[in-house]
Amino acid sequence: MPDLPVQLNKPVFVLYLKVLFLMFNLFFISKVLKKKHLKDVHLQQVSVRRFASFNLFSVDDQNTEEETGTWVRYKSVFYPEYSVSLRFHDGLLNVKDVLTSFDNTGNVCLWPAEEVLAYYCLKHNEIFRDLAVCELGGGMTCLAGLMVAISADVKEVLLTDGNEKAIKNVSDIIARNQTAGIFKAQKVSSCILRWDNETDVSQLEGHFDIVMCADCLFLDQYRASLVDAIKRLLQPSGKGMVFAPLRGNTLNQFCNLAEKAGFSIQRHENYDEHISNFHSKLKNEEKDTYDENLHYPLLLVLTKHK
Ligand SMILES: C[S@@+](CC[C@H](N)C(=O)[O-])C[C@H]1O[C@@H](n2cnc3c(N)ncnc32)[C@H](O)[C@@H]1O
Ligand SMILES: *[C@@H]1O[C@H](CO)[C@@H](O)[C@H](O)[C@H]1NC(C)=O
Ligand SMILES: CC(=O)N[C@H]1CO[C@H](CO)[C@@H](O)[C@@H]1O
Ligand SMILES: CC(=O)N[C@H]1CO[C@H](CO)[C@@H](O)[C@@H]1O
Repeated sequence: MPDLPVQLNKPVFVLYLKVLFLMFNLFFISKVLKKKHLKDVHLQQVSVRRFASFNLFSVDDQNTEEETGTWVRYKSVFYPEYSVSLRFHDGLLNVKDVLTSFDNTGNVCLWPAEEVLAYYCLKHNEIFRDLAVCELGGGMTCLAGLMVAISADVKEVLLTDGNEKAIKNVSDIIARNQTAGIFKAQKVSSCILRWDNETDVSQLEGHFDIVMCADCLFLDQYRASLVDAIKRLLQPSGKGMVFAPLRGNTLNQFCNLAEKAGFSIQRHENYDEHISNFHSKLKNEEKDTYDENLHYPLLLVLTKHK
């Protein structure tokens, strides 16, 4: 008689296993579909970052989801005393939105060049002492400009992009982090600044000691106005600090235009031991995803001719 319950339960158990198996499959399929969707979205973007990052910042979720996105904390791996709260998109990007609104590349994600620029600014934060600094095309985070603002004894930091949505988010980031002691900068602000907008540029003419940008050289139609904007925003002894990957011939084209505009350019391929080492490692070990042409940022330092 003690056999009976077992026999009775056997088909139930089999059914249970079947359900479990089915659920596992469903879970797996949904994962694959999600991945596939992501891949499709990426395929449609103009320029896609498949290689993740140089691991210069750690990211942790702050569990504060809002309609507009999730707040995450970006912390420097090498200088962990510096971190900042950023807001990211929730879920997948709307491809139509990405392709139709004014250049949306900065809204897609953080590009390696921005990450490297941000790290470089932290590492050399003493160069910003008492200066007025402007970031151009900083995208939805302006991470590098934020790092200057929290780590350097800088006079003023202005975070800019041509995309109004990006700047809306950047101003939220500033507001959220404008608690006592977070920003060392005497003044931190953000505004829409289009390199090709005469009003935007002339309002700030000659105002900055350092103008910096990351991965902004590949936009053919705006390259000349970027050169012009950097030149006009800088005071006579100011410096441009530009990080960007080669991206075909686009970096060279930028250099040619900048030289024609009267800049002297120093071009650095090895500007940091850690990044150089990591670059070599990626070249050897991540051949499938790491593409030097798209991912390894060079450093250009621009000075005006006297
Ligand atoms: C590839 S993204 C780089 C964003 C960010 N620096 C990064 O590396 O993550 C280029 C940025 O330049 C901005 N941009 C493009 N054309 C511009 C223009 N004419 N004036 C101002 N910003 C512009 C875009 O909105 C975008 O945020
Ligand atoms: C330039 O930007 C200003 C605001 O700063 C705007 O009112 C004006 O319409 C823009 N001009 C062009 C040509 O886009
Ligand atoms: C890229 C990004 O986070 N964009 C958001 C900026 O903020 C607006 C609203 O404030 C959102 O609608 C965007 O999705
Ligand atoms: C560096 C940083 O993230 N500072 C603050 C940003 O704002 C939030 C909310 O006010 C704080 O919790 C962070 O400490």
